[in-house]
Amino acid sequence: MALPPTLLIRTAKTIWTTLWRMMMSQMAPSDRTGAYQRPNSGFCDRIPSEKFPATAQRYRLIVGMGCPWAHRTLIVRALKGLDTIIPITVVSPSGDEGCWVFDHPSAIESLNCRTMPQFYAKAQPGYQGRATVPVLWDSQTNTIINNESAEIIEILNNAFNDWATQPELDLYPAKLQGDINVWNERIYATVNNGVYRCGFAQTQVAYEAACNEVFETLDVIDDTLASQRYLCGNRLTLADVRLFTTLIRFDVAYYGLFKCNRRRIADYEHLSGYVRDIYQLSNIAATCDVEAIKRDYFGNLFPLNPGGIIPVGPDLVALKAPHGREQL
Ligand SMILES: N[C@@H](CCC(=O)N[C@@H](CS)C(=O)NCC(=O)O)C(=O)O
Repeated sequence: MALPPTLLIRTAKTIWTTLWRMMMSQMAPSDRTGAYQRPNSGFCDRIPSEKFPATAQRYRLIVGMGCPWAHRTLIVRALKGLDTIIPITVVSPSGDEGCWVFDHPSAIESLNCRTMPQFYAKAQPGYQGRATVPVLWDSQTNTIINNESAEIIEILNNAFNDWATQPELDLYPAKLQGDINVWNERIYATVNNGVYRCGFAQTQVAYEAACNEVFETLDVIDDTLASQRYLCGNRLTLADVRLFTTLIRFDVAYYGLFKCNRRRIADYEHLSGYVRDIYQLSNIAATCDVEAIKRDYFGNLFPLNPGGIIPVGPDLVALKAPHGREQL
């Protein structure tokens, strides 16, 4: 005999909301209002430094293809032409284990790690924080140099110019640093992390506040991009790299899964062309693995998509369409 519908619904709701809250608080720590609080990164050494001199093929990046923060590092590595200087190791999320696991453990064979938490523990015995990507790794001393994408991309921009195929490309030029920093601060809080504040909100109030901020900033950016090609004028900077990795995931994942659904990026006149422009810069498309983005977000964030169904769309052929922004 089936349970009466009211009893079934009530029981399922009570069990599911209790479990949902428990899982959300593990996955996405929040404050008293239910707003998501992103933990700090932890490893903040730099290259070059006394401990870590700039050298070719000593350092390695550990990345996940779905991750927007790791994607920043892949883009700067591609733009600067550091592919042979800084090798990468790719990790994939394991929904069941709730952490990143190595695709090819042989790349870090000597460490004998299968998962990112094991890897962090090797680098720093007793490590208790989040085992996040990206990681900038020193294969000589077996240590994590830095695990904050915002800092890693500055290192990649500056430290390896003796070997880079594009040494003259400066994505963080001194004369634009003031502007870049202002954009970075706003875009990090309201867009890069803003979309997570929507998706990981545990109350309606926290979700709505975050969602409003996402679209307020996107509106401002769209206006800015009406008259200039990039955020700080006519040259690409780290501010654009940092924005792009969120925008390329927006219609694919954040619009549906994180409920950032007031508008799609495709609906913005200037932002949509801007995404196409950056996507079509040389070597960038190869860093954008849309299937991995879908799989990682929809397949692994269990509390947000318990059925695990991965959407078919959206159709992204438009990314290859002309953008006409060279004229700006
Ligand atoms: N502040 C870090 C954030 C990195 C981050 O949150 N990465 C996510 C993947 S998108 C992660 O590895 N999460 C694993 C976890 O929190 O356990 C950065 O920008 O590098």
